[in-house]
Amino acid sequence: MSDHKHDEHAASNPTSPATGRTSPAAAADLPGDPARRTFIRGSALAGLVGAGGLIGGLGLERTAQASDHDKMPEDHVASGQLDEYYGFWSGGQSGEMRILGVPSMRELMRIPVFNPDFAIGWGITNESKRVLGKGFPAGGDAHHPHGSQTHGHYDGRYLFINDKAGTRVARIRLDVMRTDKITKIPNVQAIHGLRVQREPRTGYVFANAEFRIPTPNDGRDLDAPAKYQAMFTALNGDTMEVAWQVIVDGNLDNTDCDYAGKYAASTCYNSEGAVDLAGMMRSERDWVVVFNLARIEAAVKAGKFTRIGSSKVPVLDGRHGSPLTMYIPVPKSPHGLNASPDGKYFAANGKLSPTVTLMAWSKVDDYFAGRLKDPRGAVVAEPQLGLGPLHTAYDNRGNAYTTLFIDSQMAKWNIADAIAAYAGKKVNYLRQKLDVAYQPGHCHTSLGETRDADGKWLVSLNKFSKDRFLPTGPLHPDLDQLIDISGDKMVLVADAPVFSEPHDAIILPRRMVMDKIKRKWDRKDPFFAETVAQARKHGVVLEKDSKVVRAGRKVFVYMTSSAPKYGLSEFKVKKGDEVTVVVTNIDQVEDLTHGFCLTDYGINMEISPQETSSVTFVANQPGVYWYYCTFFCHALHLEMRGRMLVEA
Ligand code: RUQ
Ligand code: CUA
Repeated sequence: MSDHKHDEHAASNPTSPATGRTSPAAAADLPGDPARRTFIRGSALAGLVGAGGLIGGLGLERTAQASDHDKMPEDHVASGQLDEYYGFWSGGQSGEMRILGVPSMRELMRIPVFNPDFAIGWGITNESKRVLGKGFPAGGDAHHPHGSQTHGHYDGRYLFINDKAGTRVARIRLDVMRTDKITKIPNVQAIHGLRVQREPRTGYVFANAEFRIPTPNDGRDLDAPAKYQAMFTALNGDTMEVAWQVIVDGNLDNTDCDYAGKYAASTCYNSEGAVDLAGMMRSERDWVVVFNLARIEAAVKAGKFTRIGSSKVPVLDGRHGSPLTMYIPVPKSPHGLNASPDGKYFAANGKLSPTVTLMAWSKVDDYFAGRLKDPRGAVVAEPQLGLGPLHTAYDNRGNAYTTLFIDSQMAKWNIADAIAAYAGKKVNYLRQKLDVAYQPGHCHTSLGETRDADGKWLVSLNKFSKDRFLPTGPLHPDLDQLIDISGDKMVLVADAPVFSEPHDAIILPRRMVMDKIKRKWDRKDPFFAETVAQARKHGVVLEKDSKVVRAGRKVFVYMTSSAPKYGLSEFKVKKGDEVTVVVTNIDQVEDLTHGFCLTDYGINMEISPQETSSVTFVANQPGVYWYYCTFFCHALHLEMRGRMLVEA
C-alpha cells in the first residue's frame, strides 16, 4: 500500500516552475525511487521476521507523509525524497570525511579517516588499526577530498583526502564508504593540496607538501632555513605507494592537473624562502610550478634521482633550471589552483592580489618544446575580481566562479571575455558578484572538476557564520551556502551550518554513486579478510561458530550477532590474558547494524550486516564486565548483551 502511495506521489511531481529543472523524483533515469522501495520492503520484511520492527514502522510512516514539496524552494528535498547529488565534504581538523545530500545539504554520514571514532570503532578495531598503521596519531587535518577519475570522468572507485597535520594521504572505498589505505608521506611535512590524475585514469594522486624542512629532518640544519625544502609527491592510486617526489623552490600550496595526463601544477608561495609572515609576503611575485610527468618518469627510469635516509622513494631535483619543471611567475602568494573542465586552462587565485591568473596548457606544451622562452607567456588572462581570490570553480557554459575571501563575495566571470580583455579588447568579463556570508574559502560546482561539469549547483564554503544561526557558545559552526547557477544569475538558496571545518567538497550525481554502493558487506571483503583467515586457522567458521579458542595467554572469542542475540551470552578469561573478540553480524536485513561495546574497557565497534569486526585488548581487571549492543536493532535491543568473566 505504501509503495503505491509513493508511486503516485512521484508521478504527480512536476517540473519545477521556478527554474524548469526537473525535480529529483520525476527524473526517470535515476534509480532513487526503486531503491527507496527496496529499502521499504527490506524494513517491512524485517518487521515480519521480528528484527528491526520498530525502524521498519517508522520508515513507512515517514514516506506516507511526504507531500507538498512542489511548493517548496528548489533546494527543498521533501520527506521521503532523495537528493539528486552526493556531496563529499572534508571534515578539516575533525580528521573525517562527511557525506552530504545536495541540494538538501543534510549530513547523511560521517566516514572516519584520520580520527578515532567510538561509534564505528575506528582506531579501536583490528581492521581499522591495520589501515591506520602502528602508533597512528590521535587525529588529522583533512582538507581536500577528490574522487578517482577515468578519462576525466568520475569512475566511482575511490575518494582520496590529505592529512596536513600528519603528512598523510588516505583512500576511501566508495562501495562501502570506508577508509582502506593510509600512506605516510616521507621526506616532507604537512600534505596540503591534493588532486588526482584524470587521464588516462587515477593513476597518480598528487600531493603537495606545504612546509619546508631540512632533508633529512633529523636534527641537522635546524637554524639554516636556506637549506629547508618542500617537495611535490606523486602516489600510485592503486597501491597507495609513493611513486616519486620532486624538490621545488618555495612552499607548495594547492595543486591540480590537466585533462591530457601530461602535467600537474601547484601554486607556490614564499618564493622568498622566509620562515616568518613578513618575510613570506615581501615579494610581489610567486609562482605556479608545472611538473612534466613524462620527463619525471623518464628521469626516474634513467636513475637520475637520489634517496633520502631510509626511504626508498626516488627524489628528483625540480628547482629552478630543472628540465622537469616550469616556473610561471604569478602575483602574489597564490592559493587555489583550478583546471577548467574544457581541458584548456588552469587558474591560480591571487589571495594577496585581486586577480586570478589564467594559463593555457597549450602554452605549457610550447614551453617544454622550446617554442616559448618566457614562462610568463603561458598566461592568457588575468581578470581583476576583488579582494582575496582563493578558489575558482567552473560551469559547462564557459564561466568561472571565484571566491573573494576579504570581500565575502562570489565573483562570476566569463573565461572567453577575460581572455579577450587581456588581449586588449574592451569587454566586460565580470558577470555578477554575489554576497556570501562570511569569508568564503573554497567553492565547488557540481561535477566541476570533471568533463561532466553540469552548471547546476555551486557551494560556497564560508569560514565564519557569526550571526546566521542560533548561538552555540564561543565556537561557531562554519557556514556552507548553496547557490543555484543553472540560470543567468547566481541565486543563493540555502545556508547549512557545518562542524569545523570543511575546506573543500566535491559533488557527484547520485546515479554514479548509488550504482556502486553495497548495502551489505560481502563476506569475502578484503577489509576483514585477515580476521577471517585467522579464524580459519582456529577451525572457526565465522558465520556459524560461537566459541572460545585459547592459545596460551591469548584468548580468541568468536561470536555471531543476530538480532537480538550474540552467539555467546558469556565467556571466561583470566586476568592478564590478551583477548581478541571477533563478532560477525549474520543478519541479512539491510540497515540492521549491531554494536559491541565492552563496558569500562573503552571498547565499542560497529558490525553492519554480514560484516566481521574484531578488537584485541588485555583483560587487566578481574570481575564481571557486560558487553552490549550499541546500535538500536530490535525491540529487544536493550537485552542484547552478555558477560565477560575475568578470573583473578
Ligand atoms: S585550502 S581556503 Cu586547505 Cu584548500 Cu583554500
Ligand atoms: Cu543488536 Cu542492538
